Amino acid sequence: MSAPKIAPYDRPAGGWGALKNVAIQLVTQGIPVKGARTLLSANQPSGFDCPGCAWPDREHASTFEFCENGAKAVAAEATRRRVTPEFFATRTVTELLELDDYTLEGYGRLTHPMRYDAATDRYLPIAWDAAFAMIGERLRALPDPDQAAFYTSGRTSNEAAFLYQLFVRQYGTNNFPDCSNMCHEPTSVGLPPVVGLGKGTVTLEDFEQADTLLLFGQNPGTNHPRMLGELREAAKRGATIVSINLLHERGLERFADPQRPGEMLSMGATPISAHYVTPAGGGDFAFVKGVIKHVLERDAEARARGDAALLDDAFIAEHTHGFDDFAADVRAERWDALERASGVSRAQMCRIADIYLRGERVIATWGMGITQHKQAVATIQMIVNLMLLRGNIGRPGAGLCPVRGHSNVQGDRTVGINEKPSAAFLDRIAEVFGFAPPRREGLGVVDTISAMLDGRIKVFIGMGGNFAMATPDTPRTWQGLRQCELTVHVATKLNRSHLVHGRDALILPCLGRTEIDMQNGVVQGVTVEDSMSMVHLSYGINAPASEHLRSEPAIVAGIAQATMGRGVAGHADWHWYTEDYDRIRDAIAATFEDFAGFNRRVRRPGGFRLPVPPSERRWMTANGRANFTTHALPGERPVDVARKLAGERGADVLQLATIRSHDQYNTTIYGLNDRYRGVFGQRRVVFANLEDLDAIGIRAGERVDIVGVWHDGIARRANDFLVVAYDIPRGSIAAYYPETNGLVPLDAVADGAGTPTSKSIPVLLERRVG
Ligand SMILES: Nc1nc2c(c(=O)[nH]1)N[C@H]1C(S)=C(S)[C@@H](COP(=O)(O)OP(=O)(O)OC[C@H]3O[C@@H](n4cnc5c(=O)[nH]c(N)nc54)[C@H](O)[C@@H]3O)O[C@H]1N2
Ligand SMILES: Nc1nc2c(c(=O)[nH]1)N[C@H]1C(S)=C(S)[C@@H](COP(=O)(O)OP(=O)(O)OC[C@H]3O[C@@H](n4cnc5c(=O)[nH]c(N)nc54)[C@H](O)[C@@H]3O)O[C@H]1N2
Ligand SMILES: [Mo]
Repeated sequence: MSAPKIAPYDRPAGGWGALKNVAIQLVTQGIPVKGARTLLSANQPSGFDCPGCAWPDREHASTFEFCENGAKAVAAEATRRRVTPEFFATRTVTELLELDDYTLEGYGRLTHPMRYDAATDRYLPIAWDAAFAMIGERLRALPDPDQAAFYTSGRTSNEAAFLYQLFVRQYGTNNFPDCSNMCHEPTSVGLPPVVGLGKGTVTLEDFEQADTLLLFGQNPGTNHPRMLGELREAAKRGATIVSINLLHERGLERFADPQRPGEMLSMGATPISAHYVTPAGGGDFAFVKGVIKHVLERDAEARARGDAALLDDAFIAEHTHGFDDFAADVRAERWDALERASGVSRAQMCRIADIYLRGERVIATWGMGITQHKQAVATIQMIVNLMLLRGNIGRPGAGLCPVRGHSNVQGDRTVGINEKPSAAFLDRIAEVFGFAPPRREGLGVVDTISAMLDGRIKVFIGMGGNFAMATPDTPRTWQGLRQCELTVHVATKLNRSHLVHGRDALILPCLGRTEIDMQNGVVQGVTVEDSMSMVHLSYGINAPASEHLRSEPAIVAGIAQATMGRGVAGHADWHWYTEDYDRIRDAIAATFEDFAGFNRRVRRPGGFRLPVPPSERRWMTANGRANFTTHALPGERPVDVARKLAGERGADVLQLATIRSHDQYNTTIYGLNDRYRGVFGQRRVVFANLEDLDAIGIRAGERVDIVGVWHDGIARRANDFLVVAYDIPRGSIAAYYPETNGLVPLDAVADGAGTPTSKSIPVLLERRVG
């Protein structure tokens, strides 16, 4: 572990630094030689789907796709360290709570089901059947099934997720808080009304053909490293890449591919972005609107001159609706207002518009820098507006590419993890499985926390994830969890959610994706869907971390059987499904037309792609067209309200973006470095603009507390951060999540999507005393 220091890193993303860090991870996790075999099986036809990110694989075949952070994810799961009953016997929960998240997960894999014992404040082993019986009893005892909530984190396979939602609906609720509520929900909400599907429209082949890439608010060098391979190829063949990001991220600037010996040996690197725009935090909406304004102006000029139109008139006429109102609204927008709201000059907006106009095949990607803002849905729809102007959706080399997070977060939604299910889907469930599913809308993440606080949720079950740390408003979330009668976590590794528990609590240890899943003496595969709607099989190759582990589908079946005492679709027992996962896939195929022939199609090399109608210019919207949407510039933003609230310190209010370091996977901390950003051996740092620091009277190198400013008067602070002067737009600061989640108010959410606005939290910095 390096000593804490701040030292700029001048090398490209990837390169030798990436190789070195994989080696360090393998040693840390005690995986000497076999580790190499585990890594070589990631994303291979007969191997497992990488449990890291949801970026698709090339053909899902041939060469090993090297990815530093995928390797870390695999190593973290394949670790040789174990958390056993003996481990719990020697530590009270109160003692464990003193440890940081890095230490907790560092203890390794959970080996036995455990039950909290209040008398000793310790977790004690419990038999699987006893654990299931206890859950069943508690769920049956609730007067209303809506008093239970069932969380899912996006590593869960399609098979586990489908069974889970089926059981929960048979039990009687749609309370499915899901990690995607905190992630790409604005994408899932924003896209359907405008293009008819809440998913991306492009494939990797489109990436090969695109001549222009607009990358909004995502950091692929850390969070989707395999995407850098695509960007490298694009840059090499002369495609123009434009990055729009709060920070100058190294992976968007230069990349050395660890799989290219030439590049590695010559210490060379490929420049990635030809243009780099750094809008003010949340300024993307106004930026895109400004780009559109210039596109419309240039088009009008061309027409006036008698030149060819710059818009795709035929596409707009044949495929879209709402262009005239939309264009009138944009034309009426004032440049000075757009400049103020975006933090980008008119000249730069025009420059990017000209690049867009030169592009014949344009792809727009986006990540959390777009979705975790109040105006996220409007911003995504504005990006769609831009793309529609020149027909950049539904033809080769062009389209929309929301870059998903967890490796199966998209699939979980596809197979029914949804707190707002459609009537058609519920009808289908009723028809196929012979019970009446609940019709009431369920609760998402933020609403679940509010309901826990009000005593409306009494049982919480988490299928993976780390609810206590990933969610906003940490102290309130913890209060909510602690008020529950029962909390249950299906997990691979110890995390804080197991320690911030209800009156009763269970930890149920499960197999990870890298492990062999044997049912009835036969090895089972599971399926996942990547960010480009490709569905494929995944087979673990490692021996399970403990003989007591069960698979996620088997755990769901155990809970379901103990709760309901009967199966569905005429089967007496839920375990019928888990004896052979083909049966679950057949049930999925019976439920969703798109999965017809699932078992056969998924066994073809590379799997299959789910239908993506907008990629064929079929618009499954209410009016059967792609829709232009009109959105006004934001009036008073939360940060403006906060400035008033802060009174004489109003001018000092900054907007905090909570981001990921290079050495973490969400709440799992792999290490304490963020080397591309020059941070080593520590995580409690806050990146700030030097001029802002001068204005507030704080110097780089000082330590500060970050203090929330919000209308509800609740005190929110995150204490003791090192101030780092950084190249970041004025008015914005950035710090790592989850340390800063306590600063995110529960009601700070994206309009229409409920996603916590984790990238724009109004705060003040206070110098630490003493
Ligand atoms: N190694 C690793 N891989 C991961 C994850 C991980 O934690 N570690 N997490 C997974 C998950 S669940 C997800 S959702 C994805 C997340 O992947 P990303 O979407 O890349 O997530 P973040 O690190 O939160 O950062 C988003 C980027 O947005 C920028 N940004 C912040 N505010 C703004 C803004 O207002 N405008 C613009 N234009 N940019 C802004 C930040 O500078 C940062 O580069 O990655 C997945 N993959
Ligand atoms: N402030 C702030 N908050 C955020 C974000 C942000 O950018 N800023 N990002 C949000 C986003 S995009 C997301 S997706 C969420 C992530 O929220 P979660 O998905 O809830 O969190 P993770 O940290 O990915 O969960 C890690 C835990 O999952 C368990 N686990 C790992 N693999 C498996 C498995 O195969 N099966 C099971 N059952 N368990 C497993 C391990 O026990 C591990 O401790 O956080 C959100 N929270
Ligand atoms: Mo995510």
